[in-house]
Amino acid sequence: MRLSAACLILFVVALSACSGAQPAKKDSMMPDPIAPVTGGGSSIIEKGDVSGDGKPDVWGYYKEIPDPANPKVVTKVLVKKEADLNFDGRKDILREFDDEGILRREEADLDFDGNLDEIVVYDKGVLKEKHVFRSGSSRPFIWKYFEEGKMNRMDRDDNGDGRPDYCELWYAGEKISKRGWDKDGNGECDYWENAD
Ligand SMILES: [Ca+2]
Ligand SMILES: [Ca+2]
Ligand SMILES: [Ca+2]
Ligand SMILES: [Ca+2]
Repeated sequence: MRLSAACLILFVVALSACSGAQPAKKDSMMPDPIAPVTGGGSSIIEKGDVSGDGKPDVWGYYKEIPDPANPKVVTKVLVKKEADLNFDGRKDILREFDDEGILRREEADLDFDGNLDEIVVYDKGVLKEKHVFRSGSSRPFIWKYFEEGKMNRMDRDDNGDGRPDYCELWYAGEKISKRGWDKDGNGECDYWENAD
């Protein structure tokens, strides 16, 4: 009892010593939190109300990138955009952009049930990968890969362990060339057959 009381006093003294020292340090080190945000890496959020019900349904996240030659000149770049497409208060689509404002990733709940259905990966705005989620599941079961925007491979998880066990190779998204199976269970197709 005596010991814990002493500890408590020590703790309080230590705490007040720390909290006494911290504000002075903070003032000299940190910018004023309510001052306008400037400089690179900062995120600016803009909200839009498309449905007109007074609640936001579109969110834009921007970054200010200073000009290397003149840091006072900043360019505002859209880095992320979210939207509630059916206006039920739940976000259904998220898009991420690179530093040049080109689409690089997309997440979508296409049937508006609150579960993710698709992740799409782009390279400089060109379709690269598509991960499709099974209904009600939090992980993908189909992975599609694209070259110059055309599908050249599809992997599928049929036994539900989260890893591919069936694969297809495609010619430029038009014709299947090979089918593969994961025979040894390592999550990669290792037994292949020609499609025709
Ligand atoms: Ca929604
Ligand atoms: Ca969904
Ligand atoms: Ca599997
Ligand atoms: Ca395998």
